[in-house]
Amino acid sequence: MTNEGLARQIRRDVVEMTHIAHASHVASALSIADIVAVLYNGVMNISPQNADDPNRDRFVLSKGHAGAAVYAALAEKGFIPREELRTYYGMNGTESRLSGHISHKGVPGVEISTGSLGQGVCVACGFALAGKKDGRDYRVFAVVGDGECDEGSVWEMALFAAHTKLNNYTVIVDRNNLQSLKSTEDTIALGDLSAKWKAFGWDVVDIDGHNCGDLKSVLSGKRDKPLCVIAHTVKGKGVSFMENDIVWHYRDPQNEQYEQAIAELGGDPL
Ligand SMILES: Cc1ncc(C[n+]2csc(CCOP(=O)(O)OP(=O)(O)O)c2C)c(N)n1
Ligand SMILES: [Mg+2]
Repeated sequence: MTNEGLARQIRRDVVEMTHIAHASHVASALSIADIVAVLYNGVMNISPQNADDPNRDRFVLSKGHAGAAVYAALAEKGFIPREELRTYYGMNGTESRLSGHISHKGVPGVEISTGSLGQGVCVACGFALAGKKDGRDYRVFAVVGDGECDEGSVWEMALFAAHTKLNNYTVIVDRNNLQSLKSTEDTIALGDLSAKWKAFGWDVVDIDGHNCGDLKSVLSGKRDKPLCVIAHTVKGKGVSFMENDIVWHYRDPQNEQYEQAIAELGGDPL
């Protein structure tokens, strides 16, 4: 499957999962579909066969509220059965290991549970440090929200990773300019994020976070320093009425909205 094809499938699954579960964060998951698709579709050395191999690459979704996108990728790549996506959130009387905020408990391919913003990037940094200390050459990737960058721990990690020269570590900032209730700039202004990460000692690349070709080339190369990719994205990407509309941080797609979303993504509704 192409990266673009996988991203589209992730978006369809995300809409369906949040529809069935009456779950929040559909727009946050749509925002990162292309990033997750490119990572799981060949950039990372990770598969159901090597999910426990100490030399595997590691992925951490620091903005753990968007876990639906990662569960969808894991299903498409054979880590978990596709039918299980319908149990997401454990709503409607179903038992589920696929909790709303991403969980590693019993879920192959998920390295660490996240959801408390500002924590995942720090754990991922520790994975990268451990790789260096153990003499392994795996890479570590983390996706952090732009609103999440309000957390002080993100910047403490940024200092530490540069100081310890963790060139095996890549942080992708999902720069969609929105957080839960309003824009990032109206909450705590982030300003020039590229200049900030650069000042903290990182290589920084700004790209269109929905361009799979650009994502693939920037994420594939080797670096001398830790790498921060500022991925410029649209929250709700792929569903016209969700794009850049803050209500879709919490609202779940129901009835005609669900049907329209699936139609726009080129699928059949349930
Ligand atoms: C420590 C912490 N504080 C608050 C929250 C509640 N919360 C969940 S998502 C969110 C907004 C995150 O915005 P951003 O990082 O930009 O992610 P996006 O929704 O754009 O994907 C907040 C404040 C949380 N999960 N953890
Ligand atoms: Mg955001």
